[in-house]
Amino acid sequence: TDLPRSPPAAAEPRHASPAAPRRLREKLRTAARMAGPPARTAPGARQQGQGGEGRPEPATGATPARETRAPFRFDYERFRRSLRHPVRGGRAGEDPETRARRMKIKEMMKFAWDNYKQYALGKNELRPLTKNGHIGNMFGGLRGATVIDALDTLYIMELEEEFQEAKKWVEKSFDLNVNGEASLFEVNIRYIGGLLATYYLTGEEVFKSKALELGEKLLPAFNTPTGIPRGVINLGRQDTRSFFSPCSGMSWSWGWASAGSSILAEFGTLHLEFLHLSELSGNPVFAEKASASHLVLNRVEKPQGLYPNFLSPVTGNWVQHHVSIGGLGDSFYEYLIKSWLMSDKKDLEAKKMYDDALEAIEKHLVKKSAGGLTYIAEWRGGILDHKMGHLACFSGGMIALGAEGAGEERRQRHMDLAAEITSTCHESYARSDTKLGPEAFRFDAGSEAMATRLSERYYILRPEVVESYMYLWRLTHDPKYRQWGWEVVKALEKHCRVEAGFSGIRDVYTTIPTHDNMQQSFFLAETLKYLYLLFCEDDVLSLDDWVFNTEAHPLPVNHTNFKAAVQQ
Ligand code: DMJ
Repeated sequence: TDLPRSPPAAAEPRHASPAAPRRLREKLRTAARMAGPPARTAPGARQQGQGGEGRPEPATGATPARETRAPFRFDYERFRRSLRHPVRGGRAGEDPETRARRMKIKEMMKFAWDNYKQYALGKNELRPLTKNGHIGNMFGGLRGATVIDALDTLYIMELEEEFQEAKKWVEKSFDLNVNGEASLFEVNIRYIGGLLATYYLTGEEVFKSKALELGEKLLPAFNTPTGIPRGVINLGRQDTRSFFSPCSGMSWSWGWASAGSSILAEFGTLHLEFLHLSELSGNPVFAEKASASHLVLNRVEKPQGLYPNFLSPVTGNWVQHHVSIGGLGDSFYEYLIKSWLMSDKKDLEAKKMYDDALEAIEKHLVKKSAGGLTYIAEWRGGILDHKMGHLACFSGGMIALGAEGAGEERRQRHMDLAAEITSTCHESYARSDTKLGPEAFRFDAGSEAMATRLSERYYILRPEVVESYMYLWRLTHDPKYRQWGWEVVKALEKHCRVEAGFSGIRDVYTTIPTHDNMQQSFFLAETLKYLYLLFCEDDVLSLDDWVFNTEAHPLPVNHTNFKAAVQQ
């Protein structure tokens, strides 16, 4: 998802009811024990909650702090042996043009990194026109978003020196001892996702320990009556000695989210990372927290089978009936199907939720324009908004990925739908003067796949369209996807490359674009990674072994079935 960057609302009281029944916690612990040596409390685990009025309250999570356990050690070597393909690929058989194109994308990554390093190392993003860094307010005082987001891309592209530079920054300068309001979602997908992926790729302990430490800091956000987390969390260290504790560890709902609601794409985009935090720590608390939302979502009635974007973490009811497969909803659907894939196809609950959701989307939101373009509309209390955001373009790849696991009758239909949506998203690029796509495009008032509002004409280096090209290429090998990807590379070079990095542009419909002076961290994490993989052999980060989180950080298929404990 992508969210308005507004400050959080005033603090709301946190609640002290258990996130999951005791029976469930016991089952989850049993799953962890069955998976390997017994668990221990992860380093720095909080043992106390914090009351809304600043009074310490007893812990509400399932931290196993009271139990004495032997240390847990994840067997990295065994994990590496379980992979079906070498992570960076084992074959080189390819034509010279494909290789040259891949090398060009590698050069773009080096250029993006080198400029970030020179002008903004340690800040969150590079401002390539003014040649300085940007910090922003999404990460609660955490720094180096571009470093963490870039790590696995540098590694995969075999930019060894640059990877070592990034690693050194993590070892020496990445400070988790910060105190500020962070987006739970953004910290999870970028920082925890990036650190976990780099650990799995390299086996370097520093990435694992930072991911676990940061994961611990997110847990208080789940202390709500339903276990659905709030969107904003203070990452500061909780001071349990003080009766009037500071706000550290407290959580809020976004000020702009109606009636203190939590956002579907935020609380629904935690499973992949949190299950791996449990896998690596042996502590089931993370899996338990992430699983609570599925319990709530399965209980609540869904209008026509659709999932609205706003839900109250207090009552577990919908707050507004806005449904979108783009911003505010998007990665919730993505994580359902990817939870199933990541569980080695064992998480049948997530699969069923995905199948049912897609069926409702097909029935109510998928439309065909007068010109024959298939798109997914948004839904506002029963009324369709014939608009697709750039963010919604990830769905071509998601539906193709899910089609493989669909029954015989659905498989071809889903593959066709995936290809049609991806083609529509390509049209949104092809119909612009820059050959880059707008933030949103519409199918009304005679418009077809074009932005109709000035405020929707910008392109901020987003990945979703090339993400779908990558999946469709891997799953069909239709050469048009590589051709379309190469068109994007040329357009990025022509319109977004500036003297000191890459910049977003304010209007895709003019060939003398104005730059927005921002090299987003997801450009290095996602856009360049997906483009690179589009020109790689299929065994590089093979889909047999890896599931990409929503920030394109690869996480391995997880063989510990924590979720099964919930379903028993
Ligand atoms: C990324 O941070 C992630 O892909 C997220 O899911 C959506 N928004 C951006 C990229 O556009």
